[in-house]
Parts: sequence; structure tokens; C-alpha cells
Amino acid sequence: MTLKNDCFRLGASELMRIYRDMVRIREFEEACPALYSQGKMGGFLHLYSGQEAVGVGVAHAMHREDFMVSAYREHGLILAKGTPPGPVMAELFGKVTGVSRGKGGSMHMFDAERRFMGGYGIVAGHLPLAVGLGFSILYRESDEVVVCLFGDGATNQGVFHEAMNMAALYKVPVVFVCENNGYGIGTSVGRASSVEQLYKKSCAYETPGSRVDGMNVLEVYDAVRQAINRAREGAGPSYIEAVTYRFRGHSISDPGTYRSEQERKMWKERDPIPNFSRWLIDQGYAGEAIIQGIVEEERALIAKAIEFAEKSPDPDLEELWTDVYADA
Ligand SMILES: Cc1ncc(C[n+]2csc(CCOP(=O)(O)OP(=O)(O)O)c2C)c(N)n1
Ligand SMILES: [Mg+2]
Repeated sequence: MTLKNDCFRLGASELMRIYRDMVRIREFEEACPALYSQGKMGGFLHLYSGQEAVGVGVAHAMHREDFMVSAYREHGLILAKGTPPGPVMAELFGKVTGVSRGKGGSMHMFDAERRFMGGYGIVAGHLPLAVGLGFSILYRESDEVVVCLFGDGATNQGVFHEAMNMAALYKVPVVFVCENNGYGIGTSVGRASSVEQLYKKSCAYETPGSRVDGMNVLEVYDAVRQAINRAREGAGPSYIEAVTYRFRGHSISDPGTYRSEQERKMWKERDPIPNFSRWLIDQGYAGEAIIQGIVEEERALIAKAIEFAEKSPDPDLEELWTDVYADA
């Protein structure tokens, strides 16, 4: 992997924030399995470890007022969009202080203030929502952009094609980002998709498609920022396939036995975090002590988030009747 900072030439402080954000997600995700085993979290739990370079590269390429919409593997994405770890952890604990007041859990996180518009459990079900959100931007004659993230499995759904068609037809400001982690649960891309280079699926809609190394945060950043600029200028949607890997099973209950040890090892060597920290050191942006200090700070931040979640109250029973309809 070659990390290059010659496209948008990011400054030292942004590069260090990128590193910190990836570490925050890893520390958050790696704290979850033990808490789940202790019965502190319930329901599904889909972890993002390994895919941090995609979420963080995307989030850094966005403006604060741009919208992010994603599938259910989204703890890392909402953190990358700027939501503090406390309310994200509290959501996993089902507490009232959670981002969705404890009613959404792992798959249905939402932070309208930071323009993280969910967290959806139906594979590809959120793509039309992203297009609708994009259409509302056109309607309001505003210059925000929507970035819609989804898995490789979503590209085999009919609704993926409907969304791509409508977005291109109306030149909607949406950037579609496919996180191709090689599997939909235990089914490899090659067994589910007639086309393995998933970026090619956008050509039917005359939407520019490209493939990037999803373990390389700067490559993701460059591609997404270019696509966002294009959308903001009114030129319509783009589609980016980021090739990545999840280090853990599909969900907490998946031991992942369908993947060979050799495959896992190969991808672990491509871990986006140590590769980026090595690059930061080699390029003179930081020394070992600063890199290690960031890990310790983020670990402490996650410990505080866990404490916040533990101490927070459960939702009141009355909460069962609220947030059922938008105006209720
Ligand atoms: C419409 C629909 N069909 C099936 C499922 C069951 N399901 C949950 S996750 C998943 C795999 C999706 O894989 P992918 O889109 O690659 O996302 P990843 O889990 O790899 O991030 C499936 C089939 C679902 N949630 N929704
Ligand atoms: Mg997948």
C-alpha cells in the first residue's frame, strides 16, 4: 500500500485527526465483545474493525452540514461523523442517553444534529432514502451533499439499481460508497455477484464509478472528496467501491469459519491503522510517543464512554409509545 498526500495536500493537524478518529473507532469496537458477553448489550452487534479507513476517509472529505446515511455496520461511521462515544455506547447498552434513546441499538443509530441519518437494518433499504434526502437538497436549492455507505451485498438488490437510476436521472447530489469487505454474512462476493468488480455496476446509469483501496485512508479521502465536489457543483452522483475487510465475524455471533487463516493474516498485514501511523512517523508528522499517546487518550475516552453508559438510566416504559410516528 502506498499512502500519498499529493492530491489535496492535507495539513499535519488534519492528518493527525484522521489517525485519532481511526484509533477511536478501533478502541470502541474492540471494547464491545467483552461487554456483550457480560450481558450489558443485547440484540445484534456488527463491528467495524478493519474498515476504519473507509469511514474516516469519507467523513473527513465531507462538510459538517453534509448528510451521511448507512447500513447497520455503523458505529464507526457515526463516530467518524463526530458523535461522541458516550451516547453511541449508551445506545448499545439500551440506555435512554443513547443516540436513539436506547430504542435503536447497534443497527439504528441516528444523530440529526450531526447529520448522521441512520443506521438501517434492511440490506440496501436505505439507498432510496439517501436519494430522497439528496432530492430534498435540490428542492431546497441548497449545496449540501449526501454520502450513502452500504455493503457489497447491497449491490445485488433491485433497490440498489432503482436508487442509482433515479439519482442519475435527476442529477441528485449523492455519493454512493460501497464498502466491499468481501462477504455478505458468510457468502463471498464471487458467489453472490455476477460482477466481482463492483464499481462497474454504475456504468449502466452513466454514473462515474471507481475502485479504491479501502485500507488506505488517503486514497479513500481523495476519491470521496472529488466525488463530493462534483456533486456539489451540480454534476450528479458518483459511485466508489472501497475494497476492505472486516477483521471480525459478520456479527458478534459469527465465528467466521468460512475464512481461511491465511486470508485473515494477509488482510491483517494491511491493517489501515498501523500502516497509517508508520507513514505519519516516516513522513515526520509525529514521533512514536505522540502516536502511542493518542492510543492511550482514545482508550481512556472509551473507558469514560462505558462508564457513562453503565451509569445512565434505562428508558421509561412510557418511551414505548413515543417516536413511533414522526409527529407523535
Ligand atoms: C433485504 C434483506 N435481506 C436479507 C437480510 C439479512 N442480511 C443481514 S446482513 C446481510 C449481508 C449483507 O452484506 P453486505 O451488504 O456485504 O454488508 P456487510 O455485513 O458485509 O457490511 C444479509 C443478507 C437483510 N437484513 N435485509
Ligand atoms: Mg460485505
